[in-house]
Amino acid sequence: MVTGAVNPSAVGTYPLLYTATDSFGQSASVQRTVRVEDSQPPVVTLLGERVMAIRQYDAFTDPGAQATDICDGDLPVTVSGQVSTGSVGLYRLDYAAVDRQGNRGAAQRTILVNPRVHCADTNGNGRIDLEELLRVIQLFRAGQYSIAAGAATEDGYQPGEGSHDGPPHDADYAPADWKISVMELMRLIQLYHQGGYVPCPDGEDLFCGGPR
Ligand SMILES: [Ca+2]
Ligand SMILES: [Ca+2]
Repeated sequence: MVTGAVNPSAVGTYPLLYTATDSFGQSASVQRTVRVEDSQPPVVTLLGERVMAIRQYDAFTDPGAQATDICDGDLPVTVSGQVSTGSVGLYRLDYAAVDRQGNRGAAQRTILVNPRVHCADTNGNGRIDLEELLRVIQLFRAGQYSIAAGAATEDGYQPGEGSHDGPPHDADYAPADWKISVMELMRLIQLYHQGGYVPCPDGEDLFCGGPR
């Protein structure tokens, strides 16, 4: 006869008592101790993409992560590392969770901060050239613009109605409403006249005029 029971899903020490009794009513017993341990680290699952790409000065919000442990259930996740959105480069965030037995689970996310090239600057030379300005004037004159499917155009946009499934044009910033206003067009003309632009956090459109 066995007295006691082991719960394999709960960490702990379980005594089991084995007793035998003979036909004269005399009994003897022996005890066994079973220890249930947790040797499995928590599983840390990223929310959002494992590799994320943003442009310089874009706001970055960490989607976070969650951790589950086979014994301890949901656990808090600590994050280390940071993303400096002002500096182009590769960043890593480390997520970790530790269960009550000290087993550690971890996950990583990579964030790529890309250079901020103005959408109008389709040849990427750091200047708004005349033909690039004319292109935005075309979007302005259409009254509205949209995303061109399958990057069918050089800047990925098209005049007129259509999909808004993507980031709006950089020239469309105050507000970003899929319409280029006169004010917004004036701003681009200003950048055109300044002969160049650089990304800058203080610029109304996150750009400042001037040579690179
Ligand atoms: Ca250009
Ligand atoms: Ca606008």
